Amino acid sequence: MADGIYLGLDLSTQQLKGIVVDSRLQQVELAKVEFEVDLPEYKTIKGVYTNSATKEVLAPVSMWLEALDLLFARLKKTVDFSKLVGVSGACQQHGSVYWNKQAPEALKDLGASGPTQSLKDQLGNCFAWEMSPNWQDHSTESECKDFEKCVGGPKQLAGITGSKAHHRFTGPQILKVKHQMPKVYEATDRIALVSSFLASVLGGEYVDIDVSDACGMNLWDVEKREVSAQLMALFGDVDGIKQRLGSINEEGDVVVSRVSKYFVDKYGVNEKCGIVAFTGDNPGTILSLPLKPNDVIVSLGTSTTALVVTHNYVPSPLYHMFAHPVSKGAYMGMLCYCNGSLAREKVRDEVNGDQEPSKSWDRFNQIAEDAMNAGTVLGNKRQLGFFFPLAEIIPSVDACQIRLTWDSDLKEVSRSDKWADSPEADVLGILESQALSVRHRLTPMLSTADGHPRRVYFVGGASQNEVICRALGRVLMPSEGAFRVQDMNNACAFGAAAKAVYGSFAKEQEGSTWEEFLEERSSDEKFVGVKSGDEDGRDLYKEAVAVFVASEKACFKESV
Ligand code: XUL
Repeated sequence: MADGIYLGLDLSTQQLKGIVVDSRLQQVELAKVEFEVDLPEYKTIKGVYTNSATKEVLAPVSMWLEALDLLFARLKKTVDFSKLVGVSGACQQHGSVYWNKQAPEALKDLGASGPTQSLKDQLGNCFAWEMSPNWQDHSTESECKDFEKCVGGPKQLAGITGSKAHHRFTGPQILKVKHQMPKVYEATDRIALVSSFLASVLGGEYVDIDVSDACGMNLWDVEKREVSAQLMALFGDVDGIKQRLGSINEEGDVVVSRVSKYFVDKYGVNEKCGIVAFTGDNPGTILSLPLKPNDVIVSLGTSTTALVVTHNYVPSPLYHMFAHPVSKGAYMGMLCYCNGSLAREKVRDEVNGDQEPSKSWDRFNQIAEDAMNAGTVLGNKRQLGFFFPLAEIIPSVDACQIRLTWDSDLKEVSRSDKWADSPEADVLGILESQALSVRHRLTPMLSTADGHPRRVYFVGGASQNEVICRALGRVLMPSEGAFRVQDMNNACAFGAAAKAVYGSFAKEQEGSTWEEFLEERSSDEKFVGVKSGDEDGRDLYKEAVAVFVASEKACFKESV
């Protein structure tokens, strides 16, 4: 319906957010429930319970039920839910919910006992385990080993499932439940991801796991498009695990259920309102911008994350590949670095010394600008540094700081604590090495003629800094420009809202592809162009990639 409204939900670690938009994706309302603040009786800290001895990080599932009621009550104050046409969601990845055998009936009966009953009243006893392991959980070391051993190693597991084994991934988490809590596993009727759990509550029936989110489980064979039989064998009873997982839904942009009577009676939601497949928060983020294949989002937060839309399945143990949440045959590549802003801030503080008020980027930026204006690349001396104040994921190494200089033909390398013109050289050094790592890993995923991304969108805290973006863009060299994106705080919820509009209305009514749909509705006002750094369009860093690769090889065993 052109005059209908649509809801996008983002169930993340610390809050549940809901954004209501119209069919043109204009925001109508935004509300949120913060778990620590609004539901203090659960006594979570930042939404979770952490046990440092066991390395477990868990969230109480009932808290999410209460949060959903609270969010609808808050939205209802200003939103006319009788116009609600579709709902979708983007939820924290990897978390699992263990429904028990009472769940299917209770979900079906939601609302039957009248609107005074809450979701928690009706579903609170429908879980074989009242907790959901959170993505910050690290308690599955032994199961991760089982997963990798089962298929021949991390590389093989990444080849099949898009990622090597990770503590947080749902497959190892479920196997741990089976090993350590056999009664819970036995009592489990259905295992949901956080996304399919929330969709099931709204729909009043089990909703299948979404294919893109399924790639965060270490169980889905991405290319064969089936749950891996080899990996399911780890659970002993293959039929048992198969049944508990249910089917995987490969249609991300369709209505998978209708809203339950509970929401109709209690909040006045239109009874025809469709539930469009829910997905994970990272897949949700790529739905928030009009990305085309070979476009990249670089998130410059405490950590650095790069998300790319691609048609090339190039898995590696160093990063993740997911099925695209909407476009069939496309993938989302995800690079997650530990070191981002903190590492840059350390260099900023070094160059500030006593001269600048602390936390000012003026001097750092000035040094970077001067170096760029002078056309400096790798200090003009084949200098490269690794600035990892925290243990790094890409490559997988302990905290370290290494500066090196190569002779001209990459045969001899010398290491030094400081370059001669340090600490200034560290400014371009850290920006170059961070960007070269992203470039090196992205290149095989791209299908452009020149091997460069099409567009790069910078988001997150440090995207406010134009000079940093320019220095990174100068290495990545997108052929159609780099942009800083304003207002990405609600990206996941917005991506989900866009999927709700597309899946429950626009796809059929307008006959457009996902890309056309989003492009037609997005305004360029959100995007601030970043200068390329070399206005003649020369690829200043072509050779530097070889220096980067040689440097990683020389320093770290595990680099690829
Ligand atoms: C991704 C991951 C996190 C969570 C955050 O693999 O673990 O980004 O999805 O909610």
